Amino acid sequence: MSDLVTIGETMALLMAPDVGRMRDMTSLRLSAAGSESNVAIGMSRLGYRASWTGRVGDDELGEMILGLLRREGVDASSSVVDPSAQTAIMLKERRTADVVRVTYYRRGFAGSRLNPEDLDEVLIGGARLLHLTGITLGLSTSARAAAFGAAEIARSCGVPLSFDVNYRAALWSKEAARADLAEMAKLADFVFAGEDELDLLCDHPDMVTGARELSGGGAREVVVKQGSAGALVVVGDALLEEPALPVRAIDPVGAGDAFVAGYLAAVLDGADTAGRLRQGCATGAFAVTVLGDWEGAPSRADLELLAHQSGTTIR
Ligand code: KDG
Repeated sequence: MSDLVTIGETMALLMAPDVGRMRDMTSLRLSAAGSESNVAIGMSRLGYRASWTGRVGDDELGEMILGLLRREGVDASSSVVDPSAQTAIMLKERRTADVVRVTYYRRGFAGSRLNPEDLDEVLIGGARLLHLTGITLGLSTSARAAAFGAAEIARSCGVPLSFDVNYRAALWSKEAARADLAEMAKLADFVFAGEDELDLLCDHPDMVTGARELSGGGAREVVVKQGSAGALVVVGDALLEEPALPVRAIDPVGAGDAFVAGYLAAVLDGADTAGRLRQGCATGAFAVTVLGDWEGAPSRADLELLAHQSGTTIR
């Protein structure tokens, strides 16, 4: 059984090690990237059993991804090695020290061939949380069906659903995405959205009003991730805000997933809403300090380092 189950596409990631144009790079760093597996790794590092279901190609990059997930303690045994499609690739370049550009080679690749047949109903039904993202909804018709199928299994088994909007303009237009994102958000117990994504789910221009509308005044927790400005959560009539931790940011990609992992781990820890926000901001802060989409995700011991003043050396 797993504490957290997630499904989605994980790609091979080719990262430029330095700032500049990708065309000028003479070497690239190889890793993996996938919002859902980033969350699974984050949860695993915080001591929870996490599993990821997805499709990779029957190729070296697919083996690299599965090996990496195994090493990080993520159960990928329900995943599929697809002999008919290659593993997708994501390029990440830091065009300036503060602007990251991502290029996908993924349409029609193995991850987008995820389909409802790939779902492990027993795994999902026995989990403490199911986590989905809007990326999977935009990947392909079959991946969208898998996401809604997983949500239906979770709801029928009483498994709480976490949904991160994760709008990716390279996959689909806002007009095409709006209905599916809003439909999945309505099914979720925990909704995560960037402040620039709320307009995809509700009509209110104001962030807090929009989050309150989404929360519907019920138990649903609506978390708005604001990057270096921190995060807020609306649950019922309550509104809580948490500033971001002051860290030196190297790579912001993946920070939102690390935040989600910290927040969901705090949910399973039994923390209150303020504690969930605090832990989410802490894990998100760690994530931006190193190059890579999941490499900076902290362990419990790492989180304790935050108690030390800046500039402390522990010997
Ligand atoms: O949140 C980071 C992810 O977006 C990245 O790791 C890869 O899943 C990915 C995507 O679609 O960009």
